[in-house]
Amino acid sequence: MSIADVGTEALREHVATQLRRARDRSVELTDAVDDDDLVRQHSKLMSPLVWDLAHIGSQEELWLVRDVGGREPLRADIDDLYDAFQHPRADRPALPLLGPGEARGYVREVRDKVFDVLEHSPLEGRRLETNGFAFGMIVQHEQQHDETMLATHQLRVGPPVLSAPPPPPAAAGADALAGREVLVPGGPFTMGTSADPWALDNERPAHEVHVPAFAIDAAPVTNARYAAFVDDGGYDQPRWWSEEGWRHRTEAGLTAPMHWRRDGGGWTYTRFGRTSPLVPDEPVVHVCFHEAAAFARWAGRRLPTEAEWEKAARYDPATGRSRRYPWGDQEPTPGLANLGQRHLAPAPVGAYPDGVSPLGVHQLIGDVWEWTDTDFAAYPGFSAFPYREYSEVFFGPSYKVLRGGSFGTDPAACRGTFRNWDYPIRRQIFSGFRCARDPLPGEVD
Ligand code: AVJ
Ligand code: FE
Repeated sequence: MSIADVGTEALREHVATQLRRARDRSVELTDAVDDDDLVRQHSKLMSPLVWDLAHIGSQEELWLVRDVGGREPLRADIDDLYDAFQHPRADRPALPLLGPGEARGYVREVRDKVFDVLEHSPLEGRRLETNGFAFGMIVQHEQQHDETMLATHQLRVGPPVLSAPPPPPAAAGADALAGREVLVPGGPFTMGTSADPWALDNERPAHEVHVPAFAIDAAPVTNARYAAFVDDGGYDQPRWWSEEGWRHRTEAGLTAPMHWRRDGGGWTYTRFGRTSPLVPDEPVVHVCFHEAAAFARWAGRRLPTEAEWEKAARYDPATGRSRRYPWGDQEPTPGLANLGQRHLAPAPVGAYPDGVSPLGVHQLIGDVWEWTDTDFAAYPGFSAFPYREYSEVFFGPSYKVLRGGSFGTDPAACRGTFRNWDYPIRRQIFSGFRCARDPLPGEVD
């Protein structure tokens, strides 16, 4: 059942639960380190964790306290400090930011007001309030920053502070999955959504896209397959790389995925402060778009387009409908996908047989974000809502789309239509990929 059909009081309860879940995670990620660590910049690519925390509160104040609630500002004086467009990440540590105690107090105060606003919102009428959209947007915003904070944790040095149970092992018979492909028939499918109440502006509207037949990997590319590319000298041969990719590989001195280290004949991998041998059947993670594209060319393949990825994930040939998720319309559960920081690693290929798409494609949701070959762009009929700076200002050739969410993504900020984007050189995010190819002659009729 969709949140559009549950009734106002059940929706209010749902919003409250989602707000609390997001906050519990923000608190966990920020309480895990001491104050010194909270205000420090662990990488030029990231904000200090204390900036993310107060920024979460600032966005919540802007949209829920002031706009939806029509209340007086709590801290109009700090709007500018936490406006992501005013100050690049690298400059944030030098700003007169709220300290750890102040930031914690601020987000608590905002949240208290928001629960009062939630009590009084009709959750209908204005578009911002209908189906609790603004609350859903703020829940997703906090969860997105929680994933960003998790990425900061991965970049921080020092003894481990986060722990979680390991992901489930691959199911019996999953061995062949790493090399298997699925043929997706050509024809139209519905991309995007007009119906999902909490879908963000860039996922809208639903529109028909004709996608010619293609083959796609049944699972994300594993560490073992990626290591074969590295060990074959893949990083030393410009022929596998685009011109732009080769330039980046050279300037940045890339030799392997981020956090890999040579260890005799094999590799080790460092994750949240713990180093262990690379797990062969785990999806590769922390590769940039250029590395993914180079692997694909070496393997005689290519990256899927965004439309191909979404068709593989959502299209049900039996009904012609697009599903909300590969497994159907029901919300993710722990048995369907590796989401929500329950495990602090991608699961091995074959670990989620119940999450498979109707066409037989595995692990499209969760584990690792998947690079696509498509620039981030508006769908036909797009209109910015409620603000241009969420999506519209990023449309264009500078950003590539990633799909599917990672182990660090919360279910609230992940669905078959959800679109993420980043620069093609970025790899501090939990990014992996799978390959695709055109059909061979005679493979389809
Ligand atoms: C959708 C993940 C690219 O983190 O830059 C957070 C999400 N937008 N605050 C980002 C976002 C505003 C965004 N990404
Ligand atoms: Fe933000």
